[in-house]
Amino acid sequence: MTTTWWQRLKAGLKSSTNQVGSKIRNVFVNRKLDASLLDEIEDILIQADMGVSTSSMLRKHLASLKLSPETSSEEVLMLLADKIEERLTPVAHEMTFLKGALNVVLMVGVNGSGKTTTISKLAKQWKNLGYSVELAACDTFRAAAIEQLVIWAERLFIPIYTSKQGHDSSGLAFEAVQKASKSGADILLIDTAGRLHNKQHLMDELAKIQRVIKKVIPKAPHHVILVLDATTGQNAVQQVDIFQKSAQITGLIITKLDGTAKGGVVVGLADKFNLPIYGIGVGESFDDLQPFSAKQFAHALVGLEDI
Ligand SMILES: Nc1nc2c(ncn2[C@@H]2O[C@H](COP(=O)(O)OP(=O)(O)OP(=O)(O)O)[C@@H](O)[C@H]2O)c(=O)[nH]1
Ligand SMILES: [Mg+2]
Repeated sequence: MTTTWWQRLKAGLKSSTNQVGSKIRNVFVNRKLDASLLDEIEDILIQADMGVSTSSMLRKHLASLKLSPETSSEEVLMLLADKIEERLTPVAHEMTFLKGALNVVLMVGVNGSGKTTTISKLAKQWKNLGYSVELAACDTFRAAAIEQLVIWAERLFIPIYTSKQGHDSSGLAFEAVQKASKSGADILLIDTAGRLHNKQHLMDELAKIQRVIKKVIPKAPHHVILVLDATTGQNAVQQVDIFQKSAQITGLIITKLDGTAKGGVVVGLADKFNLPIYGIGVGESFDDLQPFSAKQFAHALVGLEDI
């Protein structure tokens, strides 16, 4: 039996839903809605990694509604879902591509956040949509990183540009953009090495990759996607802050929401940065990465069964 995305999302977000929806339901047991209960709801939201200001905004919103003390947990969860959806809607974008020209998509992020596997998932999905996709293995830092992408390219029958381990990654990026442009491809997905955001020389290297790409196509890279691992919780907020300084991040993809109770961080990120969220990952298979839907995410997070 094939599972729908809604079922995958709910299953993937289970720990986060327990953190938000189940805990809020629990605090309502034998209680009436009052200021102290609202305080506890705010604490639960903070513990779910939504961040202090977003949690406080949600508490203020509930307080402003002057709800009756008899208001049920389900009504409060619905009101929270609506407000979260309102905050997420402006950032829930599908990626768009130029027609009849090469679209350069650069993937960046800290070590292990999910860049390479996300590239393979996107490459497969975009190929299935009829785009001609090519890859560039610009994580030249580790031989295994090059191999990992080459294997995906072979499986998906997608052309790939590579160089030897230790080769300058911006040199390869330059060449790949030139060749992909000549080949008439629609999309070139560029993998990069994971880098700690506090290592300035690695962040400078990222800036250099972007500069050389612009030498071939001034408007490229058309998308610079920061891949964030949701299990890092509030640390993801710091990563966005720092990557934005060296790279012109145009959007986020948030992975590993299945492995964490910190899914609330997605709401905090949306609220703080207002950057498009192009996709979320709730597992390791190809179908576990999908475009971000504000309504579905909000409902799944607070544990509402239907959308
Ligand atoms: N559970 C789960 N695992 C994921 C998800 N996305 C990626 N992973 C796993 O995370 C691990 C690291 O993924 P990679 O794609 O290699 O990460 P990377 O950012 O390229 O890593 P470096 O190149 O070392 O910086 C792999 O085992 C992936 O299968 C997800 O949404 N859920
Ligand atoms: Mg990688």
